[in-house]
Amino acid sequence: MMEVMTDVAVPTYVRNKEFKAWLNEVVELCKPNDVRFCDGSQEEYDELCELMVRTGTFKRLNPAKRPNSFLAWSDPSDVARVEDRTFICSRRKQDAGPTNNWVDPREMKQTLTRLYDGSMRGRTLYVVPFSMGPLGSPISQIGIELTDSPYVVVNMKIMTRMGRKVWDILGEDGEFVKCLHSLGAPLAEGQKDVPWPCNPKEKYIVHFPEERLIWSYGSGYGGNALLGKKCFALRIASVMARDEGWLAEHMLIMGVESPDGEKTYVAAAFPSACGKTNFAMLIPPKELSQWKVTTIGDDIAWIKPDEKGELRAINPEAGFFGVAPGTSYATNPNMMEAIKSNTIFTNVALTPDGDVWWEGMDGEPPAECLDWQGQKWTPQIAKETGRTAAHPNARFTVPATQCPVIDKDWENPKGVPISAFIFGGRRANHVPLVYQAFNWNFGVYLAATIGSEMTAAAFGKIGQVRRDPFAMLPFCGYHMGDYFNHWLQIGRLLPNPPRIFGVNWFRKDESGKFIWPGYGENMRVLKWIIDRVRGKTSAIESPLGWMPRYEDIDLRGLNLTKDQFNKLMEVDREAWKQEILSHEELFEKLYDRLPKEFILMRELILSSLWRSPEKWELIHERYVVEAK
Ligand code: TSX
Ligand code: MN
Repeated sequence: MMEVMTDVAVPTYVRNKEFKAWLNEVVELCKPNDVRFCDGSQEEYDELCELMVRTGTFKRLNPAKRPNSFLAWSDPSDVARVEDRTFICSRRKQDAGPTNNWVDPREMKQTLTRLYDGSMRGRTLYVVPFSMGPLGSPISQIGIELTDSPYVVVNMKIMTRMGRKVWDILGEDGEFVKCLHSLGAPLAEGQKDVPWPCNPKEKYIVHFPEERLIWSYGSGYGGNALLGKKCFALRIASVMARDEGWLAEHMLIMGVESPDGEKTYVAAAFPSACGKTNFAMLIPPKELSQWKVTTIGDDIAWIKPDEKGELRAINPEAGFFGVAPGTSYATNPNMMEAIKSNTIFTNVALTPDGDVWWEGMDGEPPAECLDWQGQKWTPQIAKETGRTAAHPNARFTVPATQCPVIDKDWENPKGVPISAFIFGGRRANHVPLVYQAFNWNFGVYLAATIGSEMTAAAFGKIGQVRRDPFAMLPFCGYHMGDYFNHWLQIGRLLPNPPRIFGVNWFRKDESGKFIWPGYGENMRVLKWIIDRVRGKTSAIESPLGWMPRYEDIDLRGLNLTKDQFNKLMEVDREAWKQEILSHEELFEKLYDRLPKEFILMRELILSSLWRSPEKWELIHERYVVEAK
């Protein structure tokens, strides 16, 4: 028997045929009470925030302290991305590669279709049209998210260019990425909603790369639900970029202006918990106050060669979705200024005066507050139970325009020209403060082997190195071996590819203390990098690449002795033999698609280690003498 279907009423400005067909399918399957087309206006944002204040999802913060700002506390089962529930459902398993979860797309669709059936009952389906990147930029892409979460809508308003204008770009036949999101928490007739609806039992974050399609179910949090971010701008976009000859990267983009007013743009990738956002809006120390750092983006970069073969980068996002704990005037004053108003906070603590607090904020902790689960929290309770007031993955969502150092070209549709890539890791031992790859291929090897030592037991053994190639391991929508090959291929196409650097702010001395002061002082390293790019400073050869001598880095005003500098730069020969061998661990997994260049790169490093004396200081002194 044929069911009678009535098409959803669609505004006249919505003309895209594929969209209309898809919307009808989704409405028929998910069975929402209502469909609402979002226009991206301030009125709509305010109205949805008010709605969520009434339903208990949001608390309005004290307008005298945090104007136009809200606080949400999530369900304790829904606090972070769920990597073990994240799937790349390419047609062929080999194309997802061994580092992604894979299920046959037909099977996954069956599973999820059963879950989506009626999953929006009692809720409104919001249609959220958005552009990743400035509207109309040749590097930008369009997406449409269908979601039953108003929390997602208001966050998407901050994080993307969302609203009416997108339909004009789409026209009748324009292409877009389909993003379907359901909380998986239908409401029966008369059932009272909870403040943070989600499905505590089942969560799926699923990508169908060939179809440019994302299906997310069961979570309302961050990257699981704001589908423009990790799902689209990294996992799906990385596949588009591979197919079309560009790069979708987990990178910040910053502008660096020298005292002569010369502007250089760099992009940088760091694994989590390395302070990427802090670096993106660094404030130079007083000795280098003539230098200016501006921010284009703090998380994702889309990078395309232009007609001259120069790489041009845009930030596909329009806001920052940053980790709150650890953010302070000491670590990131620009971000503290940005989040003074118009900000959505999730899973931070609420103070008695209606403001927010988290661990690592400046000054004393509040005598008392409500923690992210609404429980009374005091420093004493924390001492006794170890409970934190804010969840460690608590977030703020804030428009990028509120960053005091946002770059004047951050919305330039052409993007900004990238002169250098920086890859960082968090390594207590062996990895120098800064080193420049000998060439593009060497840099790709460097980037493929970055990693972090675990500082929290939550992620494996403390002290163990976790490789996170290009900081992309959780975010690449295809085989990681193919990804490395794609980077090598881009290098072959560029007449003058950007220089590639490695950095490590986290090297420790014998007593376990950080040797490098980090934070704003990183400007000294950045200056050397820029000077290298511009051919303005010298370097000496090490087995890992070109390195600064003590006198090549501007260390004025820092109490860093030559001994300490040498410790920061030392390349321990035995340790690096081990290090090179340990690269195998990741590589053997990817063996069948690993670039053969990588075999050559490691042989090249190994073959250079012989001439590195036991103590790097010796080679340093030798080159100092030779250079004079
Ligand atoms: O974000 C960091 N950056 C980059 C800043 C531009 N962090 C924070 C940790 C990751 C979230 C850092 N932590 C950095 C860093 O460069 N360096 C360190 C390590 C460090 C911590 C404290 C001190 C020095 C180094 N010194 C004192 O506390 C006095
Ligand atoms: Mn990120």
